[in-house]
Amino acid sequence: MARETPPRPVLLFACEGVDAGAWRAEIDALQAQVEVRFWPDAGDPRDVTAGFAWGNPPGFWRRFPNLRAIFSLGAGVDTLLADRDLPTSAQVVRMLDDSMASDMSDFVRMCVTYHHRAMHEYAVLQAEGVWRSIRPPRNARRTVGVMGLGALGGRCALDLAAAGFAVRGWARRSRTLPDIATFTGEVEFEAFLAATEILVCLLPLTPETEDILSARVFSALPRGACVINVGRGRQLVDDDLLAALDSGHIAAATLDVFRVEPLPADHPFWRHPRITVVPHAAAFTHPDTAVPALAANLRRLLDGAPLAGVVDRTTGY
Ligand code: NDP
Ligand code: OXD
Repeated sequence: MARETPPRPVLLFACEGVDAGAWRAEIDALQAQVEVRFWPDAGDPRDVTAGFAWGNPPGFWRRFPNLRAIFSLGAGVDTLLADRDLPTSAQVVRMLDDSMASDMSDFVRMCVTYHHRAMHEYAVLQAEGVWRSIRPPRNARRTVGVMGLGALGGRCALDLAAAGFAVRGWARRSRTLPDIATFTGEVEFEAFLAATEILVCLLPLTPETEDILSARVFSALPRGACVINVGRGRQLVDDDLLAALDSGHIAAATLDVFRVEPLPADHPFWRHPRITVVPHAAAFTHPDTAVPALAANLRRLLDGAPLAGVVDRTTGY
């Protein structure tokens, strides 16, 4: 059946579990470039040129035959890519939001400082009513290792180095960052871990990084090391962490992401004296900075120019 061609490209806002009201004012500014529709009021599915996505059920995007790009509201695209019916014709684009990087860096620096200054030990001592001061080394004598040196991990590594820590970073490909000792791939992984006293995981979830925080990694870290996971819950083997904590090889952990979220009420992490549980709140996408970044990418899409943050579906990030 013939249909009226929509006068303008359409962006569909389809972020589930997200307060659309908080985004509406910023998103409205995009009306200058595109017609914005809010799910479930998508209109004719053939009109939709691009999607703004989060938390959609599998198969959701399959219904839009003319979709050219799916912009993720979040930096992590693992849920999106897990959808086997994701249209191959659409580019998948992750969120690059400076304010999110700044949130993440603040959070990671706070957690690193928490462990560096033995706050996890004071929490245990307080529960026992014990007054004992623990003298930390100077920042420069504390080695922090960051797994993942992308938009978020790279920023955290640089800010930790600026705070005076001895920072090392690990990535898949060779990376150069000022004042950071960098390590590449599987061959340099053990060397990276060997001196890392506080380990920060900021990897994307891919088939290669799933279960990466395992007994093998914990035993390669020096005794007394601390672990901070802000990547994804499925990167951590929960039982291996519990065993490493119980043996005393790992001193403490701060976890922001979990295999199942919300973390089930009966999960042992909730009550472990050496684990700090944070409800996936390390960093947020901020509408006032994310929407201008989205607008710039929409302009590129409409001009046929390369987009910023395109995901490589073969590597999964
Ligand atoms: P990027 O894609 O910018 O960076 C990913 C980094 O991980 C790159 O340095 C990449 O290496 C490295 N990497 C990927 N696979 C491997 C591997 N197999 N071995 C070694 N290094 C690897 O991602 P972002 O920095 O933007 O985000 C990282 C993750 O943070 C997100 O995917 C998400 O899971 C998580 N996140 C968590 C949030 C929270 O609130 N807890 C909020 C936002 C994101 P290379 O440089 O060589 O490509
Ligand atoms: C994200 C997240 O990926 O919130 O943005 O974890």
